[in-house]
Amino acid sequence: MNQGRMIVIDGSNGAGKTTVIGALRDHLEYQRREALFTREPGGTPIGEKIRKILLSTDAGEMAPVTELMLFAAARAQHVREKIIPALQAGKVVVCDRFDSATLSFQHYARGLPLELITTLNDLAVDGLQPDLTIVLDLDPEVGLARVGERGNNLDRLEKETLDFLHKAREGYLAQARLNPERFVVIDASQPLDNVLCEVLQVVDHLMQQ
Ligand code: T5A
Repeated sequence: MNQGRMIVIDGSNGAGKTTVIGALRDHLEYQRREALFTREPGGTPIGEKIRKILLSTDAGEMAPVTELMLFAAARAQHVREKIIPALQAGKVVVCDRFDSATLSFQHYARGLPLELITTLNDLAVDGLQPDLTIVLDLDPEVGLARVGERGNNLDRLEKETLDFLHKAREGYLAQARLNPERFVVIDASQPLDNVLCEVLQVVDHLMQQ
């Protein structure tokens, strides 16, 4: 049986995840690899409903622990309903954000205790660990400007202070330093073609292992 692989594309807001994932879709299709493209929060009917709650700006204040549990609940459903079955079928799973986002945003930026995050993440992922996490690293001010130019309204987390978004960015870089065998940081301030070229190289390297 083919071995499934899980690749996470994560990083700063507006760094280009959606754009990169589109190119990765074409690349894997060209290589005739069966792949599942999915996202967090979301990826399942339950997860997409939770996503609306998490990202909407009209629901009033959300307690940090509520936010954490909603991200974890969406992930628990996503892992069991979509990701594990796809990996068992030998597919490449490409996920837009995963548990690395919870560590960056809810621990490094929001300040929730690491043990709490780890306990909930462990429960949600059920022993699953991505084979590769690509962090698209970008100054949040540049990322927000890109999102603005694209014409989208900012979501609840993008409306956090710049200090919060800077701490989340630092959280990704810290995770990458701690897990160099699994994390690759790509400078997302480069021209798009360079970013795509680096991403495809890293993915091809994983596929050859
Ligand atoms: N979150 C998520 C948590 O707090 N905890 C968690 O556990 C999880 C899972 C989710 C939010 O939830 C938080 C993190 C987030 O705040 P999201 O939709 O995943 O939201 O995240 P966003 O980063 O907000 O996603 P965006 O869709 O806004 O940004 P992308 O996908 O990173 O960027 P993209 O590809 O749409 O590009 C933005 C614009 O930049 C251009 C593109 O053409 C586009 O117009 N662009 C470039 N321009 C110049 N040079 C480049 N290299 C470019 N690359 C792209």
